[in-house]
Formats: sequence, structure tokens, C-alpha cells
Amino acid sequence: MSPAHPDSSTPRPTRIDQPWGERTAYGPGEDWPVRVDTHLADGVREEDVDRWVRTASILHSNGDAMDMAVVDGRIQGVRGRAGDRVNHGRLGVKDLYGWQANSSPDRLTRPLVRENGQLVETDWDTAMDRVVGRTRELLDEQGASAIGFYTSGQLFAEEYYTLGVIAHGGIGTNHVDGNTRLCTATAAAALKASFGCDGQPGSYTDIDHADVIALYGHNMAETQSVLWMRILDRLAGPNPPAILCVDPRRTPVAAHATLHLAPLPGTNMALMNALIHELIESGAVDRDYVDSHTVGYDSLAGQVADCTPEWAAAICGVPAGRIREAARLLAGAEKLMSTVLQGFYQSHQAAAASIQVNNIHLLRGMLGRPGCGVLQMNGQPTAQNTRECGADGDLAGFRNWSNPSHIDDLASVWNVDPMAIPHYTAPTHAMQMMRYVEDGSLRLLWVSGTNPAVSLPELHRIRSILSQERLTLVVQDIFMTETAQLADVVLPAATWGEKTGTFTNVDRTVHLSEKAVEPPGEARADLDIFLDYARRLDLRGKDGSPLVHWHDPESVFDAWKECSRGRLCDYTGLTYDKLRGESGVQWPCNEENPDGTERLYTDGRFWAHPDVCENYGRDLVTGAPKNAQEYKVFNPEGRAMLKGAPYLPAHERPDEDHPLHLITGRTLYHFHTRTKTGRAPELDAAAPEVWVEISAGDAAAAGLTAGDYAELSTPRGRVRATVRITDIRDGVLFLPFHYGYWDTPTGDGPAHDAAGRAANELTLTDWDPVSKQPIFKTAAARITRVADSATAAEAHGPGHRESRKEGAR
Ligand SMILES: Nc1nc2c(c(=O)[nH]1)N[C@H]1C(S)=C(S)[C@@H](COP(=O)(O)OP(=O)(O)OC[C@H]3O[C@@H](n4cnc5c(=O)[nH]c(N)nc54)[C@H](O)[C@@H]3O)O[C@H]1N2
Ligand SMILES: Nc1nc2c(c(=O)[nH]1)N[C@H]1C(S)=C(S)[C@@H](COP(=O)(O)OP(=O)(O)OC[C@H]3O[C@@H](n4cnc5c(=O)[nH]c(N)nc54)[C@H](O)[C@@H]3O)O[C@H]1N2
Ligand SMILES: [Mo]
Repeated sequence: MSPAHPDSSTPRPTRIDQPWGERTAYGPGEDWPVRVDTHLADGVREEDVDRWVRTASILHSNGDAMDMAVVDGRIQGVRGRAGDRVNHGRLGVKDLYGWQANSSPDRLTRPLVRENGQLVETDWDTAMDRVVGRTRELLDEQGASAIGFYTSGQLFAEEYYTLGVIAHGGIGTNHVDGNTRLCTATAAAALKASFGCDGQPGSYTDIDHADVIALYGHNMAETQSVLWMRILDRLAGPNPPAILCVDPRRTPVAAHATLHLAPLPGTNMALMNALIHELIESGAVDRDYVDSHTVGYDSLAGQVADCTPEWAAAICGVPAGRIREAARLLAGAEKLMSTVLQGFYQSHQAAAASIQVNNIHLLRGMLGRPGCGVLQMNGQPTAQNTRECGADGDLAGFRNWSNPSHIDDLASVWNVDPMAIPHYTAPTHAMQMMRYVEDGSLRLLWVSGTNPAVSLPELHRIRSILSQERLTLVVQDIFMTETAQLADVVLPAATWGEKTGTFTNVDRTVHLSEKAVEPPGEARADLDIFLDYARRLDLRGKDGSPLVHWHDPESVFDAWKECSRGRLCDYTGLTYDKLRGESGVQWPCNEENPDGTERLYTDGRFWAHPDVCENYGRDLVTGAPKNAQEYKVFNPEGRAMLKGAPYLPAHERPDEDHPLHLITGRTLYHFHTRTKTGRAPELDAAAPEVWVEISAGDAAAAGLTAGDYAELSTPRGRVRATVRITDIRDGVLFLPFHYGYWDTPTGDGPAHDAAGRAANELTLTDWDPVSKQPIFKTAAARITRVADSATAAEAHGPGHRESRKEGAR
């Protein structure tokens, strides 16, 4: 990723070439200057715009506020909102160009049902009757556990809340999860483990104050590019912060770092234990803070006692001196800010390693003050809402499934019997749901806003699970995805810009996104589809009144506010009108905090008392849940919790057959399975085909040169990709996971026995014991040359498009 440097003879650079735009430098404690980014369709001028409609970005979790330009009933561009606390007007490249996908000619516009093996168009009544009929049959024959819901981190809070009430309170199934399991399950697990409850302690404004910023497994420059602009602007100003980057690749973050540590994939825990060892040895621990606000210090100190930098160096492949340097940076920080993302969450020992970042902040007493934030980042735009509204393996309002008084409380909010809400065991996680489908106990799976046939690990297995005859697969999407092609019923959804709702970003800022244009054809808002389902099933509360007693986004929002009352994520002080103000607002927002809350835990008091905490924790090695009694003994007063764990080697490590580490991840220009960004011409052209990153040394050893066409293989499958030689550390391959099959000749997967192009052909069925997040970033692979660069262009593997597809209109 090296943006071109324009000279006077080249045309005006687009933001594709200058993804972070011009610098607006600022110093510590100053306000981040405003810079308004706009992009309008060719030929459209600002004065042509009929209306600007309020929203926030939908292609990552940063929550950049913007307005959509509406011209003749169509979205024709976007403009950042100058007055919003999150972005001060800036937008990233995906947001500047990605909206074009909304009007792509191949949007789903009518429901489809499978007849004699083929998907055929039908009307809504027929499609919904089929779903409702099958639901009733299964409830009668097998009970609620035959039914599962697998949703997204890309719908709105109102939609998740409604789905959660239907599934948990109405149908009574424990099989409800989101693709947030693949995304931020570890963030939630780490926050619960350390602070007792989900919810980010920090704020983006911590960047304005910090003197050291540490990014753990987070390529912020490409994945939260506006947040990165904020850091770049600090780096361009007086007294810039020092940057620590922990990533096996030399990412754009690493290129700007004061110190870049490149551990071998899967070894984060060894590195973290050594850093904590050094902090303790060097006397950098804030004893007052630790003594008055935490529990668990002695056990953590014992855990890391032998974890010297020399010990970690041998495991991580990072020189001991560099580990010491990093520890000195952390020990010397006066205002330390940290972010954590997929390089930790999707790697081996995900939760255990992410928790160590919280530990560093607790040990150093750096929490709840300007500049001292920890952000266990989210990825998807609305992942926070999936978690707080209870549309994943959590219960609404961060309630604890194993605390009977929380269940009673939720039952009274929902007007149902407590026994109607499943809480006999931990909620079923997505990978376990797939296992139940494989076994045949789960017979109806309703997938909304996610594309598991590309995004789950070990795709050969996932395709076979989702194509089972005995499974009724309902897919609610906006395009005919690889997953939709396997469905029995396809429900066409309206999306961002075509429906109204709220969503919450990483630093708890809530934004309202309003309907700007009509959805195409008969597509319906996800909320309307869920409401229709509840109505047709005639779900009722215990007094016989309708369980789902709301009818539009604002009435759901009111119901959700009541459910959040008195919880950490208290929304009761918010209204749609308030969200139409200058800026988004951070929860908790209630009577006490009418303008929202910048930072949590400013008084060193946590949401961790045994009566209020969201869970009782899990063993960091085995994942075994702790019970209430164990928790009360460990943490009777509800302090923050220091928790350690030993480093353990990854389950799959390189060997003779598969000598290289394989990691997967993202590029700046694409979002996930490219259903939107692959249909935006500028973004598609910026990264049209799959590639693999390899170091010069490893390439030479494998006989590869840049541009060659290579095959990667693991025991699960094979993928072909074009070789890029980069500064990735030796011993590691990186493959972007964006490229599936919808725009290849085969459509839904590789032809029989052929190599594919989706990274998840290669990944393994394995997950973190604590968070249950799949491990997408630790595997072993082999790479071989298939063709040289000259013949690669002609090679017709499944990864090479036969023709350029039709672009967005
Ligand atoms: N452009 C773009 N932006 C996005 C998205 C997108 O698809 N495209 N998706 C959004 C979503 S849902 C998410 S979850 C976020 C994800 O955002 P990030 O987590 O920043 O993105 P990734 O590329 O998945 O992984 C980050 C880094 O982890 C490193 N890594 C891999 N293995 C290890 C390891 O074992 N240890 C360490 N320390 N590092 C490792 C990789 O080299 C990579 O640079 O991005 C969000 N923003
Ligand atoms: N190998 C590997 N695999 C990974 C990852 C990795 O780093 N490496 N990252 C993981 C992570 S962090 C994530 S978040 C997942 C993402 O994985 P997915 O969720 O499968 O990816 P998306 O392409 O975002 O799928 C979202 C789907 O929702 C549809 N959609 C968009 N808007 C709407 C709407 O308003 N309503 C409805 N009903 N549908 C809509 C889109 O068309 C698309 O099909 O992938 C995970 N998988
Ligand atoms: Mo994600």
C-alpha cells in the first residue's frame, strides 16, 4: 500500500491515491482541526443536491458521521459532518465511494424460494409463510432448539433488539449469535474479564492527549482510516506521541511507528507476558491504583515472574532488546492509550492476550483520564449494538445469563415468564451452531446480514453444512451472495440509506442514520421483516399482549431504552431528536449524564460487583466458566480484575510439509466479502484480485518472483493468488480474505477439486476457549509456483475473472 505522490503533470489525485488526505497538524490537548471530506458522483455539483440526509459510516466501526447527498431520489454522494465528535468532517475511502453499491443493478428486489432445486421469485406472503410454517412445524416436533439465528454487525440497534426479543423471549432458543463472534467476541470477553462488563472505557479524544499510543494487532491505517488521520495529525504536530506497533507485517502503522515489534503469528501471549514482567521488574506499577482498585495482582505477578524478554524472544522471534525497549516506552508513558484488534482477537490465545492490554493499563493506573484509554476495538459498524441488544451470545442490556436476578429483571421488561428465556447454559456460539446443523439437531437457520459461505473458516465444510437437505436455510441479504445461493428462502433487504435506525461506534458514540431513498423493488428493511415474522407467529407475552409491541424504528428505540435503563449501556437520555443535533452522543446517556459520558470508570469504580457484572468470568486457558461463588470469593467488592495466563504454543504450527505461518486480513479498499466495495468502481479497480504477501527471502527460497501466480495449501484446501513481495517478516504469508466467488464464473465456490480464491478455504475449525472467536490468524501453509508472471495473466484459475463485471450504475 504505497499511495502515489502526485506531481503537477498528473491529474488531481483522488483519495484512492491519497487515502488519508492532507494533514491538519495539532498538538497535545488541542482540538483536532476540522477538515470536511466530500465526494459526489461525476457531474453532480453541491448546488444540484436536493437534500443532505444524516447518517454515519457503515463500512467499519469508527462511526464517522456524514450526510448522504440525495438527487432525484437517489444517493449521489457523501459529505463528512464537521461538527461531529468522531471525525470532525473527515471520511475514509470506502465511505467516499462505497455508497454506489446501493444502486447496483443486481440488488435483490424480490423474495425467492427454492422449487425443484431452483430459486424462483415469489411474493412476500409466500416466502414468509414458508419461514413461519417451518418454524411452527419445528417448534411442535422438536422444540425451540431446532431453530437458530445467525445475524450481523451491520444492521441497526432497533433490528437487533427486535430479533433478540423474538429469539430469546418469544421462540426461546439459545441458538442466537452474530458474525460479531468472528469480529469482536474477544473485545467483549476481554472487557468483561477485566472490568466486569462490556463497554469501552476510553474515548477517541484520548488520541488528542496521549504521549504513547500502542496498537496491538491493529492495522488502523487501513481499517479505521479516519482514526488514523487523527494520529497522523498528532504525529505532524508539536510534541507528537510515540507509537508502538505489534504486527508481523510492516503495515502503514508500522511504517510510522517509533517501535515496531513483529512477533511470529500466534505468539502474542509470550510477548505480553514479557512486557508485563518488565513493567513489574522496573517498578512501573502504580501501587496506589492497584491496591485500591484491583484484585489479582499477586497471581498475575507470579504468572509472569519467569517471563523474561530472552524467554519471549525465543518464542516470538523478536530480539529481547526490542521487547525491553517496548516495555520502557510503556513504563515511561504519562498518558498511555492502547488499541487492540484482529491481530490479537483472531490469533492464538486471543482473549488471554487481549486481557493483558487491559492489565497494562490497570498496572499503570492509566484509565479514566484524558489520554489514558484502552480501546478493545470493534470492527463492524454496529457490532457494539449486536452485543448490547442481545442478538449474539449475550442477553439484552449486558445482563448476565447465569445470574437469576438478571433473568427475572429481563423477563419483567419483556413481560414474559423467566423460564421462557433460555439460560440453562452458555448461549450457543456460531461455530457450535454450525456443528448442530452438521449433526442435524438444528433444522432452521436464519442468516441475516452476513455471508458465512465466505467468512467462516474451513469453507469446504461450511458449504457442505449449509447445503444440507434437511436444513431450511433462510438468507436475508441485499445481494445474491455465495450464501444466498445455498438458501431455501431468500429475503431481499433494504440497507443503509434506505431505512432508519441507530448505531454505536467503538467509543460508545450513538448516531442516527435516516432513510434517504426508497429501497429497490420489493426489498424491505430488516426491521420490517423481523416485525412481520413476529406478527405472523403471533408471539405473545405472559398477559397475552403482543410480545413485540412496537411498529417502527422510533418505537423500538423507546422499547430498547427501557431495557437499557439502569444498565451500563443506559440509553434513556437519548431520543431521535437529540441524535439530530450537531454530534453523536456517547452512552451512558441518562438523567445524570444528559450529554452522554466521555470516559467510563473515571472514579476507579467498575461495573464488576457480583450483583451487576455481565458474567463471572472464564478460565483463560480452558475457557471453563466460573460460577457465582467463585467470583464472589475472587472479587467481592467489584474491583477491576488482573488476570494472567501462561503462554501455550498454537495448535497448528509450521512443519516440514507446511513450513510457513499463514495469516489473513484486510486491505484499505475492500470491506469483507466485497458485496459493497466490489460494486464501487474506484474501490474495485484499486484492488481487483487476490494476492499473497511474502518476504523476499521466503520468495527466493520458494522460487517465486513478484507477479507470479502461486498456490497456497493447508490440510483444509488450496487457494491461488498473485505474489507480492513485501516487508512482511520472514516465515509468514498474508492473504486478504475479501475475495469469494460471486464475481467468478463458478459463482458460489471453486469448481470441483479446483483451487479456490477465498482465504477461508485454508483456515482451520478452531476457536479461542474464552471468547469462542474463530482463529483466522494462526495456521501453517505451503506455497508453490503455478505460473510465472507472464503466463499468470493468462492463467484461468478460479481467481482470475474472465471479464470485468458490470460496474455500479
Ligand atoms: N478497509 C477495511 N476496513 C475495515 C474492514 C474491512 O474489511 N476493510 N473491516 C472492519 C472490521 S469488521 C474489522 S473486524 C476491522 C479489522 O481491522 P484490523 O484488525 O486492523 O484488520 P486485519 O487486517 O484483520 O488484522 C490486523 C493485523 O493483524 C496482523 N496479525 C495477524 N496475525 C497476528 C498475530 O498473531 N499477532 C499480531 N500481533 N498481529 C497479527 C495482520 O498482519 C494485520 O495487519 O476492520 C474494520 N475496518
Ligand atoms: N480468513 C478470515 N476470515 C474472516 C476474517 C479475517 O480477518 N480473516 N474476519 C472476520 C470478521 S472480523 C468479520 S466482521 C467477518 C465478516 O464476514 P461477513 O459478515 O460474512 O462479511 P460481509 O461481506 O460484511 O457480509 C455482510 C453481508 O450482509 C449483506 N448486507 C449489507 N447490508 C445489509 C443490510 O442492511 N441488511 C441485510 N440483511 N444484509 C446486508 C451484505 O451484502 C453481505 O452479504 O469475516 C470474518 N472472517
Ligand atoms: Mo469484523
